[in-house]
Amino acid sequence: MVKKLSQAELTALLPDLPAWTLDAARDRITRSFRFKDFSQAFGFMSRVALLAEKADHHPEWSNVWNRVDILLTTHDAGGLSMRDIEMAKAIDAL
Ligand code: H2B
Repeated sequence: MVKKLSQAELTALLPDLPAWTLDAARDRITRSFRFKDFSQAFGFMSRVALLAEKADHHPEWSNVWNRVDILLTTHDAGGLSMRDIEMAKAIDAL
């Protein structure tokens, strides 16, 4: 079981992820990406997929042509955990 982050922990950690939006009511973070075209968007998704498999932590996401919408939450924790924070940072670094 993965530990769910407390409100105080989130308050301390989220300033490191300014591009992400907290949906506090549903305990998840989201970010939208836009690319030049579908090829760029799908290339990005491939890189995220490799990160996700390596970390055994997978995004909920959707793609429409050049747009990729990513939602991070930890199903095993019933909310946000350090795994989401680490995945968001790794995605930002791509
Ligand atoms: N991804 C996310 N986002 N949350 C999880 O709880 C989770 C996961 N659990 N990827 C992993 C896979 C688990 O189901 C496997 C069995 O390790």
